[in-house]
Parts: sequence; C-alpha cells; structure tokens
Amino acid sequence: MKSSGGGMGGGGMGGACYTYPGAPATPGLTTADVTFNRSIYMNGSMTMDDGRNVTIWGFNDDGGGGMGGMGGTFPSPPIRVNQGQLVHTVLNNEEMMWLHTIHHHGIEPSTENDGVGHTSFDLQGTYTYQWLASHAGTYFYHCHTNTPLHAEMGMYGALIIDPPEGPGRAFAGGPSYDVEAIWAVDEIDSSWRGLNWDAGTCGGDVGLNVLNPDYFIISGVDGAQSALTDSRVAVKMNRGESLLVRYINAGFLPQTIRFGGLTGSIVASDGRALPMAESATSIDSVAAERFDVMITPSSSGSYTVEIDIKHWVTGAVLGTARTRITVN
Ligand SMILES: [Cu+2]
Repeated sequence: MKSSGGGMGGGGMGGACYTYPGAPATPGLTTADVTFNRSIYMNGSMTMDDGRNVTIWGFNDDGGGGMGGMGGTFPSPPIRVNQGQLVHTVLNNEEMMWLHTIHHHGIEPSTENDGVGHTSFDLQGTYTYQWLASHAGTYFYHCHTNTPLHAEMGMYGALIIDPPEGPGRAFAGGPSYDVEAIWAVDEIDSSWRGLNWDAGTCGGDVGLNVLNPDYFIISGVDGAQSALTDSRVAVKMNRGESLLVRYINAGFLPQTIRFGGLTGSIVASDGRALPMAESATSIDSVAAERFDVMITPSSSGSYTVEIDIKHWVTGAVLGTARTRITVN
C-alpha cells in the first residue's frame, strides 16, 4: 500500500502561492480493522428542482483502484465503522493537479491524520489516514483544503460510528432504533461554482466571505420539493417503530430544524451521548454540529420536517429545506 505523499505539497497547477509541506509516511502505520478508499471528483453535478445543474466536488469510493475524477455520488459515500475499530481512510489524489485532504470531523486523531491542511499538509499523492473509532455517534468527513470553497462545493460525507456490536443502537447501552435517517443539511451558493480549487489562497479577494445561498438541500437532495418524497431522505415508518435521526449541519450557516409537530428525544450531540436525553420539537444548530434524535411517533400521519437556514448575523431565514416523516 502506498502511504507516502508523492507530491510537492505546494504547487499544483495554478497554485503557486499555495505552499505547504508534502505528505509524510503515516506515523505508526499498522494493520487496520477496516479500510476505506477515496479518490476525488470535481466534475459532479446536482440537478435542482428548478432544472438547473450545479457543479459538485466530492469523494468517490475507488475500491483501491485509484480512479478519480469521473463524477460521483453526493454526498460522498458514507464511512461507517464500529466503535473500537482501527480505521484506514486511503485518499488517492495521484492523478490530480490540485490538493485536497480528508478531515474526519470530531475524531481527534494525531495531527498528521487529522487532515486539516493548514496545520499539517494538503495532499497531492496518496496518504493513509489512520484513526481510531473511539465513541459511537454521528460525525462527518470533509475536505479541509481551502475549506470555505471545498466544503461548499460538496466535499463531505457521513461518518457513522456504531456501537461495538454494530448498527441498531445509537450507542452502547443507548436506545435502539428500527429506522434510521441521515440528514446532512447544507446551503448552496451557485455563484461560487466557477472558482478554481485554490481561489483566494494567493491573497486575492475572490468573494469567499460573501455567501448568498440560493439552494437548500438535505443529503444531496433539493429541499425545495424533492426531499419531501425522495427515498434517500424522506422517512416511511410504522406506528410503534423508533426512528433515529442523525442530523448534521453540513453548511456554514445556523439552522433550526423542526420535526413537524413530532417530539424528539435528543440522545447525543457531536458524537457524545448526553447524560440525560432532552425532549425537543426543534433544534438550533451551527456549522458542523450533529444531533442524534430518537422519534417514536404515537399516531399515524404525515409530518413535514422543516429546516430553516439563517443569516449568521441577523438570523433572517434565507431558505427552508423540507422533508417528511410518514407514519403508517
Ligand atoms: Cu478539497
């Protein structure tokens, strides 16, 4: 397995001002319990409810083959492991003329394996991120190179740590669930779509301080209309069943999620179980926060879940993404 960065670290086409060290060999590299392979695509596209196509960047599961750049799923394929496992995430950026990383948000590995470009290295080549799945819960992974742009372009996916025995409970000794929903809620500013990967890193003002979102999405599905019925997002369940909502604020702006009149029980936040579950009909969140919410509806019905995405200073609602929980 290749484990050292082949690249110059700095450089890449058009990135003359962007100089960070090249990737080292993974310190203390040992045998993993589970390995994920990721490559890069920067030519993906998402079709919005109004018919427009918006450019998406992200990670592919390349199966270790190192093929990148061919478009891919959005969000990027989940990384899902059991608590206690030693994990390798192999990022292949060999064929690319640009730099990226994978940051496993909330995992707290060593600096080399944390994938925060500006505190370690951005990757041009192949690197094995080695990390331990310490706490069951809901996380996400994302690129941390020129982060305002790369995260906005869609370079993220869910990261789920199940209890040691596997899926079915929120955490060891925690509540069990019958149905699971992973809602990564994000805003998209389509005007950012023409920027180069290193835009702004040479010091010029390219407008990354101005985010005017025009689309509001849930796990890669347009929250204007599609997410109300799309089976990747909308939930169908039976009365008496329990739903675990893994809610991820995958955007930059504050959000408020309302559960359509249902009352949830917040059992965990940011990958840690709460000492005592908190009941809630809505939750406020900020960028990168996650909440694990158990919902056990007592009545049949159709419940419209709404997530407001709000201006970070004024709190004005900029848009609302909607999905639905249908209880039979
Ligand atoms: Cu990136």
